[in-house]
Amino acid sequence: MAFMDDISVVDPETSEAILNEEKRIRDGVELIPSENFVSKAVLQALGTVFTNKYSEGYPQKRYYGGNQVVDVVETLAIERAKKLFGAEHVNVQPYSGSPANQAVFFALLELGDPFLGFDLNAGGHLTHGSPVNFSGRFYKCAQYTVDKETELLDYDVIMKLAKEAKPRMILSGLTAYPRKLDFKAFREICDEVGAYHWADIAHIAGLCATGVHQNPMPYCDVVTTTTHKTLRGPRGAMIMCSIKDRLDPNGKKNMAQKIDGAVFPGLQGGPHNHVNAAKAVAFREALQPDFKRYCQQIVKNAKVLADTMMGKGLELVTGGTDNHLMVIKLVNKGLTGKGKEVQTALQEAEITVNKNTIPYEPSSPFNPSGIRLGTPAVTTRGMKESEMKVIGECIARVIDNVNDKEAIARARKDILELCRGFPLYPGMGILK
Ligand code: DSN
Repeated sequence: MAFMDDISVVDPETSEAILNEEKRIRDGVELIPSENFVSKAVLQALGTVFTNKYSEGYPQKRYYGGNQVVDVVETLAIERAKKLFGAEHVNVQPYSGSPANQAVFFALLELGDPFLGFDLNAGGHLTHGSPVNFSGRFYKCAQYTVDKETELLDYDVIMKLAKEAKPRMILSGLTAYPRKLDFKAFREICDEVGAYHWADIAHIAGLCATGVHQNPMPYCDVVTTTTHKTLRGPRGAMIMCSIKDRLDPNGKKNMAQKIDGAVFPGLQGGPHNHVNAAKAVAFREALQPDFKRYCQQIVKNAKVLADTMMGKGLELVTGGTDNHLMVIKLVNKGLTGKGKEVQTALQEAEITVNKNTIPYEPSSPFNPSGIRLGTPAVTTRGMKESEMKVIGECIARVIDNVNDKEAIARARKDILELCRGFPLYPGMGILK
C-alpha cells in the first residue's frame, strides 16, 4: 500500500461502501428536505489538499504560518456570502448547524439567561431550546408553538409569550414548518421586549438568498445557516450578523467581534479549509441566475407534490406548503405512531423520507405520527411537476398499503424507472 495508491487499492471495504452509496442515491428519490446533492465542482473542492492545513484565527490574523492561500479561499467564501444575503459580517468557520447555534448562545447570552425558541415537535430544532439539548439545559427557555386548529404560527400569541418570558434573545427558524416565516413580525416582537432577533434559516437559506422567501437579514441581529440544504453547498454552516451590537452599543466588543470570538477561540479549533473552499464554490454558484430558477422550481415542485398527495387522501400539516417541505399526518389513515413503519415501507420503494412528529403529537418522538419530506434534492436532479405527480401517487399507494409487499414492489418499480430518466452525477463514478 503506497501513499499515492487509489482508495480501491488502499481500502476495498470503504471503496465498496462509497460505490453502494452512489448506487443508492442514483436508484431512489431523496425527499429528506434537509438534504441535497452538491455539484461536481463542490465535490472537487472538498477532496483537496486544503484538508491538511491548520489555520486557527481569521484571514490575515492566524496563529500558524503558511496560511496565505487559505486566506484567499476563506475571504472568497466570506465576500460571496455577504453578497448573497446582504450581510455586514460573516463567519464561515462553523463546522455545522449545531456548533453555529452554540456559538450564538455563547456570544450573546450568559448561562441561565431567558430565551424564546420554537418547539421541536411543532417544527423547531433541538438547538432552539429543547430540554434534551444544551440550549434547553443551560438557558431559561420558553417555547412557542403553532395554533392547535390552524397549525400555523400566531404572532399575537408569540408577542404575549415574549412579554411574559422577557427573553434576552428570540429565535425564528424551522426544520418542519411548511409555511413562510414573517421575520418582520419577529423583529417587532423583539423590539417590544428588548431582545436580540436570531434567525436560523438552515432549511430555507437558498430560498432567502434568491428572494423566493423573505430574507431575514434586514430584520435580525444574527442569522445562522447550514450550507448543505437548499443552499446546495458542502456540509457546514455560517453565521451572519450586523457589526454593531444593538443591545450593547458601548460594550467592549461589537456584535461581529462577539460572534467571531465565540466560534474561535470560544468553541472551535482550526477551520475545515477544504469545506470552506467548497463553500466559496457553492456561494459562487448560488449567485448565478440559474440558482434563483432552481429555488423557484423547488417551491413549485413542493406544491405539486403536496397537491397530488392530498388529492389521494393524505392529510398534510397546515393543509399544504409554501416552502420546500411538507409533513404528512398519518392519523386519518389509522397510522398514529407508525411513522417509523411508513418510513421503512417507503424506503423499500426507494423513496427516502424521515419520520417526524406532528404538532400536538399524539404518540412520541421515537414513534411519531408524521412523515417529513421536501423537494430540494429531486429538483437538483432535474425533476419537475410531472415527476412530482408520479412520486406523490407512489407515496400515497405505499401509505395505503403499508403491509402489502407486492404493492410496495410495484411502487419501487415505478420509482426505479423514473430515476433512470434523471441520471445523477452522469459519467462521474467517483471511484472509476
Ligand atoms: N437534521 C436537520 C434536519 O433534518 O432538519 C436539522 O439539523
